[in-house]
Amino acid sequence: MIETSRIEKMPGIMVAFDMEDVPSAIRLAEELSAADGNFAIKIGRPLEMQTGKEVISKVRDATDIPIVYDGKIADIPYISAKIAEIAYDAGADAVIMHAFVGADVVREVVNLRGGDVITVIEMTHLGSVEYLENVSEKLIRKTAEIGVDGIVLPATRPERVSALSGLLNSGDGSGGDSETYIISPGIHAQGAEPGDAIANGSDYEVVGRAIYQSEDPKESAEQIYRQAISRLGGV
Ligand code: FNU
Repeated sequence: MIETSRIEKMPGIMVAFDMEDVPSAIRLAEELSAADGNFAIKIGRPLEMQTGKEVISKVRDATDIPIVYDGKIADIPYISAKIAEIAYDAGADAVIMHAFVGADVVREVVNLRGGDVITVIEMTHLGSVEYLENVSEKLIRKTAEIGVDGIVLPATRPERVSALSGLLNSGDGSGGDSETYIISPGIHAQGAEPGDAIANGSDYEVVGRAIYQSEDPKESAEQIYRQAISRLGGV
């Protein structure tokens, strides 16, 4: 049972492992262990579907870097907790779940105390504006009140990262906790630039294709890390 978060609230790159080739995933996990920078690994469904939960264990065996299972869990409380439990048991330090399914589901997963819980508040794609943007402030207040460890905000909309991270940390009765880390996808393949989210209050920028589809994934990860950090100025 994990008592404290293994994912530190500090600027870093969370490498999205969405490749469909398991050996290359293991290779990159090993390489990232020796990479220069603060990294985490996020395992997505395209990789998970290759072998199921075993791929989480294989990546776990290959590296000490924190592992996040991005199943975007969004089911009834019992099933959501079951999925999270399987991911934690396989070696994940954190799971990503949707906040919109409601407080009872989020609470059920948090109460497992099996690892970190990261909730999706707003997403990177255009359709996120249709529904999520209308309820995101409420979702943040509610999930902060429950005590989640991290939230997802879109690097593709830096102004939303700025506004919502401010809300998270405002201490205005929202139950906001400055220890809650923010992860933001959308770098390169979806149009944002390294540092767009970190410069606006995010902690980790999530980068998939721009790293695992590049000629030298480790070098790309290090380069994107340096670029993102340099946007903070003087760090
Ligand atoms: P890349 N992801 C996302 N947008 O892109 N978890 C979200 O709003 C969200 C996510 C994930 O574009 C996506 O599933 F909540 O290749 C993928 O794993 O850099 C990664 O972030 C982006 O991958």
